[in-house]
Amino acid sequence: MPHLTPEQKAAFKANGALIIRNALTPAQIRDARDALWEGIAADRDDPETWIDAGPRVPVGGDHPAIRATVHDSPLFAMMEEMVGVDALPKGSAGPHLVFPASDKSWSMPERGHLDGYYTPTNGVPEGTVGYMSINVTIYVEDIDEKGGCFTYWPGSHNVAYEYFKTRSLLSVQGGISSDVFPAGTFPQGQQFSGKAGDAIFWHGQMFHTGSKNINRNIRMALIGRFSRKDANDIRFETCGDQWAHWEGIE
Ligand SMILES: O=C(O)CCC(=O)C(=O)O
Repeated sequence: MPHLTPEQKAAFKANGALIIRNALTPAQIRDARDALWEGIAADRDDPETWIDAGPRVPVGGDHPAIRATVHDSPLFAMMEEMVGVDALPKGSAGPHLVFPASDKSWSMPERGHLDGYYTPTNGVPEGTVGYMSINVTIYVEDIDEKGGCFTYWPGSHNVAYEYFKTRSLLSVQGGISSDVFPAGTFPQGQQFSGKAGDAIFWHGQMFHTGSKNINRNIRMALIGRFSRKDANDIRFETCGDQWAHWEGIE
């Protein structure tokens, strides 16, 4: 019995993103939160201590309660329904926390980036490019707008596809959008707000970014990036069909 409807897959194809509400059970949310609090340097019972706290990554994605959000929920199976059964390695999602800021000024991020590109600080080797098929951001806390929402640009995967038809994948320095979108053409982004247990799938060539949190809650998100097992064979292919390597997308 599939988890995704043809309409949901069509929405992912059109937008490069698909929101799944209530993907996690209350127990999965509770266990993941407990795991995160094992590493947070603040008092769980005193929200005042959460302001400007840390660390951004309090436990690893290999923590059993964090891994369970991907593999004991329907989320991994949903990704396989889109990309292909056994096409993805059984990776996890890493915590990316955004703590409430003491400075309450807020503005919508103006630009996003593509993941997988070298920057001087991100550990990606220079001259290489990661090639993710599908990524997922999972909330284990309620996140309202301005609360550090994952921010994305629906449809930008199509712009990236057109761009890379005639240019090398390596041509986008640091994955920044100004190389792909000419000046003045970058559209308005969208904040993914949601409840604990909600998730968003986003295409590997979706422009996205984090945002500032001026709300009370800690932005407790888990982000998983998934490359096809055969990514090394296909990443530099100039493919006439954008969805050739998506076995479940028509
Ligand atoms: O924290 C977020 O919501 C997005 C993080 C991000 O842009 C990234 O990890 O590449």
